Amino acid sequence: MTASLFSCGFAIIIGPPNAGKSTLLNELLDFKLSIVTPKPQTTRKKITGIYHNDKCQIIFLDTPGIMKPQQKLHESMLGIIRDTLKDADVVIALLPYAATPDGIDVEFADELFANWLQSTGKPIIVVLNKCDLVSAERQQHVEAFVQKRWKPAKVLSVSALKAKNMVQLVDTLHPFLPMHEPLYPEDTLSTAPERFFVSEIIREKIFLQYGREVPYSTEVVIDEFKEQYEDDPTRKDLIRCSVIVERDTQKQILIGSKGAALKKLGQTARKDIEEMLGRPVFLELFIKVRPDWRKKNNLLKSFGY
Ligand SMILES: Nc1nc2c(ncn2[C@@H]2O[C@H](COP(=O)(O)OP(=O)(O)OP(=O)(O)O)[C@@H](O)[C@H]2O)c(=O)[nH]1
Ligand SMILES: [Mg+2]
Repeated sequence: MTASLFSCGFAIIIGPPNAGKSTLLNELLDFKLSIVTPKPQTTRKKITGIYHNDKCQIIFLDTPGIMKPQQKLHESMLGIIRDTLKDADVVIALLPYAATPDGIDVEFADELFANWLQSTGKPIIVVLNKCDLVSAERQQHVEAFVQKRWKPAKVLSVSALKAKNMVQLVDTLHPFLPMHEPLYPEDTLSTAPERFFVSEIIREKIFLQYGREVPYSTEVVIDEFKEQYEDDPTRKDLIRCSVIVERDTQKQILIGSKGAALKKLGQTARKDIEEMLGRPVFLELFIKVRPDWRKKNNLLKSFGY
């Protein structure tokens, strides 16, 4: 590798909730870094994932979906997107194919370009995701429509779920990255600490296991992460977490009849945490009620928003 011919830069993934932003990041990295669920508003914070090949290093920034804010929490999430946009060298505007006459949610895309992207001065690649759901003719039609209406630097159809056009996407981003030597060693996958990904895995399992407003009213805080296994393999790592909810009724739902639901949550989360860390853990979950935490600045701040 000649350092002077190497490219390295930041690519932000931005788009509506449920577009497949986190799925795309994971597929590009070939590692499940960012949590994915069928529910919108799964991702709440910026997730940094670092992609490497022999020509470039791309620091991908996965973000929360853009939506109309209904809570202080949402305003913080939108603030995270705005801050992250400033760091980007290139923007991936990820839009999913839609069952509309134009094949895309025009109203959302119009807003995305008008309110978020046009003034940034950054190159914009529109990536149309979930192409596995539509025909090749449909893809051509929508690509032409998008190019004409918003005039992005490039348009590309992909399927993050089916790993379609991932190499093409990296090749498309490459010319927009500055010539720069890698910022991170080749074995670095993310800049966030393990404990952040532990809390995300627990949040993912809550999104998957519980219905209605419970996942949206829940936050996970790691109180203690004691690494003991490396020094003494007879002692598992100890992870103590608070699962924060807004109301006592939500606490009861999380716990379930005779604690069955909480037990199941602990088991499914522990399995994935152990897989990610590559070592056994002892996971303790404590449910705490913090009334209306999503509306309170001091609590949001203490949870990292
Ligand atoms: N059919 C199809 N489904 C996809 C594709 N990419 C993602 N999905 C699904 O879309 C849903 C949402 O995916 P996520 O990756 O969580 O979407 P997101 O944009 O990160 O969502 P938020 O974090 O909530 O903003 C999941 O059920 C994915 O499996 C795709 O290419 N094709
Ligand atoms: Mg996401």
